[in-house]
Amino acid sequence: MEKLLCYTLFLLGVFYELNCFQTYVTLIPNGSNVTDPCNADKTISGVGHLNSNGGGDRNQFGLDFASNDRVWNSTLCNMDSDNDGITNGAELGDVNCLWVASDATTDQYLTYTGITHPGVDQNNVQC
Ligand SMILES: [Ca+2]
Repeated sequence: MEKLLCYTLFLLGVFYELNCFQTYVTLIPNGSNVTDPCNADKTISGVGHLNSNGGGDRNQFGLDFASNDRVWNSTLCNMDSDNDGITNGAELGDVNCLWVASDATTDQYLTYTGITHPGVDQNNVQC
């Protein structure tokens, strides 16, 4: 019985984690279009985490996102979380910080090419 309870809680925990990641990627511009800095053919699901698949410790972008109440706004947009000289907004295609997660009409302000990881310094990638 105890094993069944542990297994069920584990599955619920995995579901909760996955559900959170899917929600968070919709809260940042191009959240589902960020590629793995080590493999440009692979998009990642854990933009805010050290593990590109999500879960575990957060990278600096994830920490900044959390400390900004998980809201994309000009504050988070103008930060340079990975300290590579490129703002989070420029890395995620919201150069002028006009995108609003809850307003699809602001998608017109996004660019969809040249998206880079806001939590990984592109000049010092460790693959
Ligand atoms: Ca940056």
